[in-house]
Amino acid sequence: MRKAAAKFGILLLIAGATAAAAESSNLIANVSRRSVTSLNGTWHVIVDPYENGLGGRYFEDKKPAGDELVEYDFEHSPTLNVPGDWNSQREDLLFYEGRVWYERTFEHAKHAGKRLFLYFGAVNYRARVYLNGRLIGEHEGGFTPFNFEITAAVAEGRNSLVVEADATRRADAIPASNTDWWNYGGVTRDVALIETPDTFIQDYFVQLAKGNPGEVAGWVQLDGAAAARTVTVEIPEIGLTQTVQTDAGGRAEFRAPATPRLWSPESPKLYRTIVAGAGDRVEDEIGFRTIAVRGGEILLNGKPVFLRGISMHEEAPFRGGRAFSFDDDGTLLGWAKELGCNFVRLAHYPHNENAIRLADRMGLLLWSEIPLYWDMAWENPATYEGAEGQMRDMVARDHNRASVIFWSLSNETTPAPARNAFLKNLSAFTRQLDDTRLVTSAMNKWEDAGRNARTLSDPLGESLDVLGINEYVGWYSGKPEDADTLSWTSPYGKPLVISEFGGDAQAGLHGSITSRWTEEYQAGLFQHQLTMIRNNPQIAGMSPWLLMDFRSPRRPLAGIQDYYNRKGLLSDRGQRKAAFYVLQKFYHERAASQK
Ligand code: GCB
Repeated sequence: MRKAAAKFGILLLIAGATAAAAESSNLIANVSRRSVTSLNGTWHVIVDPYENGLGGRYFEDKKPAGDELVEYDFEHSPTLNVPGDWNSQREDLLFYEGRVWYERTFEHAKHAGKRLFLYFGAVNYRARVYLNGRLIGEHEGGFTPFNFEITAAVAEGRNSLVVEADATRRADAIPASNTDWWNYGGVTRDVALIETPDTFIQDYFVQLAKGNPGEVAGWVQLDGAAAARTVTVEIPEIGLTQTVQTDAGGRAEFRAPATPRLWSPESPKLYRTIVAGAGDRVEDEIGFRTIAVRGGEILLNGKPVFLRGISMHEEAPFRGGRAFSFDDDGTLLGWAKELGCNFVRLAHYPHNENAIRLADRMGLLLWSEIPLYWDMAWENPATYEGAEGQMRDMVARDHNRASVIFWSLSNETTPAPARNAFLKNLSAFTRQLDDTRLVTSAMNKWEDAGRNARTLSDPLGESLDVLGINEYVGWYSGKPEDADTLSWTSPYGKPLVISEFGGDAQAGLHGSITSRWTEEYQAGLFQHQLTMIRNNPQIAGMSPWLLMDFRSPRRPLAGIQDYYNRKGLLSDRGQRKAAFYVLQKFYHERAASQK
């Protein structure tokens, strides 16, 4: 959720800002291909456990001098790297969840006819952004990007930029107070200045037309004095050039016959695509594919596909903390490829843009979700608004990525009237944003339908295209071998994906197949789950829990968990456990039999 300071009088009063605070803008697409100045690097920080900074006016970025009482001094305060969470950078902040004030300065030379935006890839969870002592805007939601226009507020020469990042858990936030992952706080993704022409290409959508793989269709959105401008969409390799006029709102739609080579995991072809007009020009690499369902099947480019998947958190291999770089993502997605995957479930929140772009290039289908997880404030309108905001920004950032096939609403939420209505509305909202992809959710409520038979009857199933099932047979319930004879159905006649199963194992701990926490137990559990998958040919895919061990405050078992969830097929140090090879063998066989 993005808010412009100018719209929030109360905040302005608190901050002492004036009416000059800038309006917020809509999300600017494809930031890395714009004229950007990175503001990554070392920022000064003040840790603020007692929430003193607002009253103490840290946003003014003053220095103690003369007789004025100033009880802070960024210049002499410690530093943190941006991007980067605070928990993994300083031992004393390992489990810190409150507020931290970040500060840096930058030099700027104004250019006539240009606009300037301040862009954040993500700040977890709440951010208030101040430029030269004035509140520029605020944002809520820890995994989606946001930008604020600062054309009027930026100074010639030196500027002070202060961000208050607040990772306090709250029952009405998304996620709420309880998660099985450590919710790293801070300025966790890139920060940049984006300079644009007066009127610029704010966003565009270039995909195959829904239901017609012989056409490329979409739209271009300008920002600025934009009426009746000419914009051109070009895909040189297939000779496509479409020139259209924008309407009074700066929007132009287009549709053109085209038969690009289709993108798939086996052949992840991307086309250089150029959107130009009104004095601006943006280049992208876009893949074209279709995704649809037919009864219980998922069809990629019109053909049934079995999703050989794995779930993963956005945690950095080896060094720990939030992942954000191409290197981190290359390692994680490389492991998924090594496993034989064609599909990755990005749990439980939007991962950084680099991951999605890499998946486009590497040929991995993606499930992307927002963190509506377990118990949420379903009756709170602000929570609903926040969910729409996170969905809108996730979709806006990634709607040109061929890899993304599923938008997922939620994970393991309990059916009840308020929850059902919330998710039904959110599903309709998501389809309005993008009707070319499928809507899903991970569910864990079912009914017994006879001996060893389960039917997924969650009413949410009505609003989805694909039904995700999280089940932990052999870990939280029953014995691993109970899975062998288990069958799955639903009354909805829609594709079923086993979106989670698994069990913990400590890398290097060996023992009997019946001893929990050993690699043998986990490998045995996977064997039985794979028997279940083989016996249920109606299941359209799977994404076991999960690729790599990750930090969780709910996992204290000393000597084994030590505050890590150990259900990874690899440890957080990259050691492959026995179950890795069990799943790899299965996926290689499946891939061979699909050819
Ligand atoms: C689940 C959750 C996931 C947990 C996992 C576990 O069902 O969706 O977030 O981490 O189980 O390990 O218990």
